[in-house]
Amino acid sequence: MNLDEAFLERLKTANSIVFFTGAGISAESGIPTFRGKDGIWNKLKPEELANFNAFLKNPDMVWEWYQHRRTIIHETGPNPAHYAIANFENYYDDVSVVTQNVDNLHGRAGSSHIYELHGNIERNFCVDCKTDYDDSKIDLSNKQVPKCEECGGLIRPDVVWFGEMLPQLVFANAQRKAEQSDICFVVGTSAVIYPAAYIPIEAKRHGSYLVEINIEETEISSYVDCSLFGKAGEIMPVILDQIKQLKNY
Ligand code: BV8
Ligand code: ZN
Repeated sequence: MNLDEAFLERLKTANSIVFFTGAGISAESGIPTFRGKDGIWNKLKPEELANFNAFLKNPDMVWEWYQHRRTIIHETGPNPAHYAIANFENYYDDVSVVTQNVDNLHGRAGSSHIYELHGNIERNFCVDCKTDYDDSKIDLSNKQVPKCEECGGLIRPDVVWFGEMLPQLVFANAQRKAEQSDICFVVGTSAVIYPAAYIPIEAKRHGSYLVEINIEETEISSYVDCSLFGKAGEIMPVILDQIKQLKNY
């Protein structure tokens, strides 16, 4: 894969790097995406599952969907794309991962600075008294939504559903990192979910070099400086190898 001269120049001179990632980066770990051809949304609509009213209307169904996804996540692990991103920290002083994913694979791959815009499926809390219930306290085989030991309230996953606000401080810090970045990689996202999708837009507006890595064109393809079409698990390690050569490691 031949990288653009401009991109190679940026890789040589960059100091701060941001990775904006979506479900596509976890696809090679066997976690289904939302909107791709095997996407889970194709069978189920977001409004039916990833929103608070759907949860109140049918808590067991929504809980079971998250249990199913948790099981897949527990049975898999990070793929070469996650590990390559974590490895960037050996070559650049300031590397941030701004992810829409709730699967914690960036954390398990060893990335140090992660901004989880949509929460984390391994955390849960009581909708009434907000008591935390992390995964270790949840019986994964239990299909019924668990009840809070403190107050009997319903326990929900600590993820941002449609119509819910993103964690304000996380979003503000992620936006600041994007604005200050020299390169913003947009990896495995259809870039249609807002306000998360503003992140690469703000990065570019502040002079960051936008590099998209995806298996197909997306809403943001016409806006980026460089598109690399292919699987993230194959492309990210190649970029890392080029960096090692550029920096004579
Ligand atoms: C909010 C968490 C309001 C749970 C998810 C403008 C501004 C603000 C809001 C809106 C707005 N316009 C519309 C809205 C409302 C809404 C929205 O964005 N709607 C969309 C449908 C238009 N936004 C919201 O509701 C947000 N909340 O705004 O609240 C508010 C404001 C103030 C006060 C109160 C309330 C909340 C949105 C968050 C919803 N939560 N998930 C869970 O995961 O279960 S969304 C879901 O979509 C996931 O988080 C996912 O990460 C995210 C984005 O999807 P992608 O990650 O991009 O995944 P997708 O499948 O789409 O794409 C995968 C890509 O990978 C594809 O391009 C594919 O080609 C590629 N790929 C596949 N394999 C590979 C690959 N690439 C590389 N390698 C491969 N191997
Ligand atoms: Zn409670």
